[in-house]
Amino acid sequence: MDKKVYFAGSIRGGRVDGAIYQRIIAYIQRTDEVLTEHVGDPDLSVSEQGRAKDALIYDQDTAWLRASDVLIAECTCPSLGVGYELAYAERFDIPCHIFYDRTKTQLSAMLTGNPYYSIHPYADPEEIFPILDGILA
Ligand code: 6IA
Repeated sequence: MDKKVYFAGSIRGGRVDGAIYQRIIAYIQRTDEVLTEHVGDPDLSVSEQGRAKDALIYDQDTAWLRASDVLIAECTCPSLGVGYELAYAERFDIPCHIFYDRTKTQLSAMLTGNPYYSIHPYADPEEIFPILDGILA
């Protein structure tokens, strides 16, 4: 209860899984705080904003990461930003949980090969929610 959750999902890497991000965020928000609600926003701009504006995004996101109790990433759609966030969170000892649809993708060996990460492959999105219950308990 009342955990600060950094939810990570692809933005410029592609928005094909935006609907499942939204479902995960809404589920977590029933009991806990999601610092990155915008990741589920279907109207989020994916355009580059220029170095100065992107620097503000970077500064805010890395501050939220350092303040979070747990990072939950949906990694079916590959994203450089999510990969960076996972490495950043490891550096600050933030627990990391990675979900991905194993019927659609194979996760990078740089994640599956790192025992720091808790990895949850699923075949049906309904499998995600009981696992979230365990993470947030
Ligand atoms: O490489 P990607 O764009 O796929 O990286 C996605 C990850 O980086 C997400 O988990 C976010 O936490 C972070 N991220 C990437 N772009 C943004 C962003 N742009 N806003 C917040 N976090 C981001 C929105 C710009 C818009 C408000 C004008």
